Amino acid sequence: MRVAVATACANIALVKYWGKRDAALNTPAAGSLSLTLDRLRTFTTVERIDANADALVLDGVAVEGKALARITKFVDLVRGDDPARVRVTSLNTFPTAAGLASSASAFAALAVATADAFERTLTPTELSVLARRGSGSAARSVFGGWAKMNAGAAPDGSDAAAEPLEIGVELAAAIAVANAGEKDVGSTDGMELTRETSPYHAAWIETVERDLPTAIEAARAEDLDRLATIVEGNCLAMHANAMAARPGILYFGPSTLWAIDVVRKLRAAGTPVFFTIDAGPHVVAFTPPAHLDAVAEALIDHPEIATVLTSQMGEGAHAIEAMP
Ligand code: 2P0
Repeated sequence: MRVAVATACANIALVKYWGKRDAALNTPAAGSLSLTLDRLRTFTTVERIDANADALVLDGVAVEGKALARITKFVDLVRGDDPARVRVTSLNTFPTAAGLASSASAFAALAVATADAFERTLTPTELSVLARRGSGSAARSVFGGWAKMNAGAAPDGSDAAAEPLEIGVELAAAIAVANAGEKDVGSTDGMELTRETSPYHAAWIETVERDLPTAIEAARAEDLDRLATIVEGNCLAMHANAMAARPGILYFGPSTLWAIDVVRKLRAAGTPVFFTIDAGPHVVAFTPPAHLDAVAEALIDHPEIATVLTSQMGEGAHAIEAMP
């Protein structure tokens, strides 16, 4: 074993993942489309420790309980029968667990670092499959830029992996970060409750299957108007589906509707920009880099918005020499 360090960027989905095919293998019921973002980044070290349990240090704080159990279960996938225990040390450059895709960068970085620590050589597809076992969205963060997640059909989940897409259009993101602590309903529980109880869930999965090829087509054609309609529609359909669960899951906060309105007014006035929202109150506005500063400035002016982060497209997960 060796000490391994890796970094990965989070990603934001334009066509979203909300529903599993197989919870044990963590395969998605449908594909998804995302952009990897360089502002939302995780750095992770995996090293052997002389102990009988693994350890987790997240943003400088030792963590036990459910979060550590999730890490142990993940490391077991690579460790197999090897009795070695490890310490995972992870740093995020953004708030953890507030609906800002922290599990995507976390498990993509952990997949690279764990494989490296146990001296396993994996192909990019195998790394994506491994990252998916930790968190579905992490499969996409193995790749930089535009990534497409494939739902796959194999019973063992070996084809439920992301792949990089060659798409010429450059988009940057302004992320309006709302004043909010940890979310009440995490994505994993939220999507299971939605699948079990929402009357709209089958229609949602069909919507994703239609939106995925048309969003890729619109992006390839650099037709941002068409992409805006698909991405915003897909996001609102995901939230409508979650809201229709019993009990209903509502991720929007007071600033969410305000920011949606800001983005739509900017677009009506001629700025190429569109929004998406993950499992939290934060609105992510995508726009070509030339419009990023103006879009970010328009989004800051609300009492419930703490900050607006700006990001360019990010690189795929990879090994590095040392933690920053
Ligand atoms: C996405 N989200 O496509 C969607 C949109 C949140 C909203 O993927 O259970 O944390 O770990 O596989 O990856 C968040 O789900 O769920 C997510 P698990 P994950 O980005």
